[in-house]
Amino acid sequence: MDIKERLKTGLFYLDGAFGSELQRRGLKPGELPETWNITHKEDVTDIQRAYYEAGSNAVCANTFGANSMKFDGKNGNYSLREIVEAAMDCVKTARDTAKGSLVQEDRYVGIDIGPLGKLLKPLGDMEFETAVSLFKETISIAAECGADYIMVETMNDIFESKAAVIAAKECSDIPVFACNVFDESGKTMTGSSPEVTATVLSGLKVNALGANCSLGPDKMLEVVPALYENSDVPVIFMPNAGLPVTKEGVTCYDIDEDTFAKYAVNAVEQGAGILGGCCGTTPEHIKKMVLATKDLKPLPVKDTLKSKITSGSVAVSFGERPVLIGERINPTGKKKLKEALRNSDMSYILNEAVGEEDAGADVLDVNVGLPEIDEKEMLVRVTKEIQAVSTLPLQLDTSDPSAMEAALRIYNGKAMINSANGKEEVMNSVFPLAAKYGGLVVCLTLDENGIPETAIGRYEIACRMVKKAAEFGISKNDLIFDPLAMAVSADANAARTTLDTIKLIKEKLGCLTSLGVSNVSFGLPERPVITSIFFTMAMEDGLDAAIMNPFSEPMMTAHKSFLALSGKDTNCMGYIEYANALPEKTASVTVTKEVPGTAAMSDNGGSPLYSAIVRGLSTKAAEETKVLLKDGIDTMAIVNDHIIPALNEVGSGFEKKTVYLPQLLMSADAAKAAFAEVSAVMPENTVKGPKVIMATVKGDIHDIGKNIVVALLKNYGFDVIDLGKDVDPKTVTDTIEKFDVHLVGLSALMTTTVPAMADTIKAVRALNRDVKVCVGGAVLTKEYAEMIGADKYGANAMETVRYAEEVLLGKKS
Ligand code: B12
Repeated sequence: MDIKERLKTGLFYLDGAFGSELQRRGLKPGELPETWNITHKEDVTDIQRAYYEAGSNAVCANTFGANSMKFDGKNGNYSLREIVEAAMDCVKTARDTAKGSLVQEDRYVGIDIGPLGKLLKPLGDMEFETAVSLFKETISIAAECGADYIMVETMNDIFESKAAVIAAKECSDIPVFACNVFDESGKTMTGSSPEVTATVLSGLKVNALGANCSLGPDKMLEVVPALYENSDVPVIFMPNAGLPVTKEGVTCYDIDEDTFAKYAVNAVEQGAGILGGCCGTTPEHIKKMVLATKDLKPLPVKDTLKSKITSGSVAVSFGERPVLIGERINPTGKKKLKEALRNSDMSYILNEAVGEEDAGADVLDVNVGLPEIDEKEMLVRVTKEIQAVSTLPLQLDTSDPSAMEAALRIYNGKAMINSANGKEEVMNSVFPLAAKYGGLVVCLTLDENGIPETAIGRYEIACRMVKKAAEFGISKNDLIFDPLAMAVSADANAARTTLDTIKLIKEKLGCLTSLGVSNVSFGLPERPVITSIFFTMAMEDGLDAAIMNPFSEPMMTAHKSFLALSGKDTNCMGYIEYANALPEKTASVTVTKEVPGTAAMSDNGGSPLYSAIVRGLSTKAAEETKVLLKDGIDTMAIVNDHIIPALNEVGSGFEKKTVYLPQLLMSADAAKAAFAEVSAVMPENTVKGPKVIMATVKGDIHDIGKNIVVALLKNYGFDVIDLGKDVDPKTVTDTIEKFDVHLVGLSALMTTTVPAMADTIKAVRALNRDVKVCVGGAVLTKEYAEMIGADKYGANAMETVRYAEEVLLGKKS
């Protein structure tokens, strides 16, 4: 039976762990497991056969890490083709030779696709398209070898999952299963909740989605309901056998087969339809799981999903209360934005984005269309940059299908697509994009004959669009209709017609509506006043979303008041909070809009530089640093009173799980940009004093603090040899010997890397030379520094300078 058909017939079983099984059979640390497809064919096939014999419907080839970065076919290394072909051979042999009472009649072979081991931009260095190409190489070979499904698994970042799914779709028509890893916080490492993950992957039309690896089955159960609620495909439940524990020097896992099977039963009750096991599970776990669940019926897979869009970390639902779509990033009628686009002034655009977010927008419209710029390139760039600083989902707004496709491709999440309309040509170019990448399509009620004058005429276009979208497999919940607001100054019935269309579309078609509300007041005085009343009327008629100016007080007041008056704001809490903050709110909006020119501390406890770092705005951070310097603020005061406190705030947010790695990275970049301005004005000391080595220890890549120490030492005339970050002890000792250095400064920021600092000190001592070691970094204390044998603990950069003066120049501190 075709695997897609088989998925509809009931529970489906995958395999269990592979790596831990290979280790049991002698795979050595550091050895690439995929090479065993060639060197230990029998072992690999045996393990896979055991899974089929335990009752697995589908087993994966041993290709988790098979990509051309690892297998390049050069210098005696295997080629990717050799590895994948051998892997597929093993699993097919296992499929064909499995015997026993539990062996399933229909058995499938999969290709296993794990993460590439490198983070995608902006988190890491890898381009999204590079990841897509790498995945394609592996998948195309597996497709040639007859894989029945593609198992994308153990992904920590849904953006990488997206790259793998797109690769799969573009080079084969094999069904795709996609699993992510969720940690204790119930989210992926990059901050995607199960709701966001399932919404994005359902939009990408995978054939099954779920969770694997992560923690034990007990913890993983917590994410199953949200995955089920937001998926229109079966949910995969593939946990580890608990957590690893060491018993007499051997690593084992703490959940036994029977307990594992009980959790599988719970998982099915909560919505899982596909079961398997990850690290530490064995054929015995799978067998017990199959026996315990084989008579269960999975919950029905949802045929329609609620209308939602997402960024990488935030989901916005439509239909519950009117969603606010910020309109500020659209050059129409905006001189400054046009200028910013012409000059590629990202700082201006990003300021608008975070300003709109602060002002209460739920979604940001992004339109960068100007005749004199390359819209495709700019839309991609602006989308990437905004996604790096704002967590809000975006509405990609362009009439150029190639620009739309390019932006949808690199968009992290499920976007709003603005827009399609009833013209055949437009539907034929926009709907395929929504079908491929997922998205909520804004559908304008106009067609080849223009905008109908009557509500019924616009409604009829909407009906045609629903039908046409269905031909592309797009559900009506992924459409949102814009019945077009026209200027009431030109046509007295304009507003009424639009409002009537909203009602018709809502009541008769059961679809969502959205409106660019401000057009209605075109040509009239005091536009915000009349626009906000129209907005209120439209909300009363059922409007689900508005493209509006979140900096407009009348518009925001209309929204908050409507929510309170229509019973969508329990105890009027939202209204009260809004009203109480009104004067301050207006003030803060002014601050975000104004060109930075003041170093004054704002009310929220941080200076503009502080907020720029917290928000991860590099260009702004650099600008604000220049302002502070121009105001005569001392360089070290900028570091100590602005840069470090901002990083501390982000760090504590990270600890509390309110800030995720992407934001941490952006803030680190912003801090570096600020510090670059500071160090540029620190006077160059031309006198070359004694040499000092500085390094962040092995395994630690935090170097902002170390760089500050380096800059200050240089400033005081020391000849600093900066070895950088992630430095192993040998590099330090070699450098000491090579340059006859008498002082080494070591930095470590994590509890896990402090032992590397101890190792480095040991290695320095083993040289038996006259070398002092000074250590620092946020996790260290004076006591700990003494314990690991350091000569000095420096709490800040200045203490390092004083110590260097003491030991190298004989100055008394
Ligand atoms: C920025 C940052 C990052 C950036 C680093 C960018 C870079 N190029 O440095 C990025 C995003 C890459 C990052 C990654 C990670 N980070 Co981080 N990060 C931070 C953060 C927010 C700020 C660190 C910082 O730069 N502070 C400002 C500088 C100026 O302070 P400082 O380094 O302490 O330096 C001063 C003094 O200590 C002293 N000093 C420093 N070095 C030296 C050396 C000598 C010789 C002397 C005398 C003095 C001295 O002088 C400096 C100036 O006054 C901290 C939280 C925090 N508040 O510390 C977390 C933090 C350090 N990170 C943390 C973690 C867990 C990680 C990751 C593992 C996250 C992940 N899941 O991937 C990775 C680790 C990667 C790795 N292998 O190293 C944890 C560590 C927890 C722990 N106790 O072990 C922290 C504490 C956050 C948290 N609360 O959870 N991180």
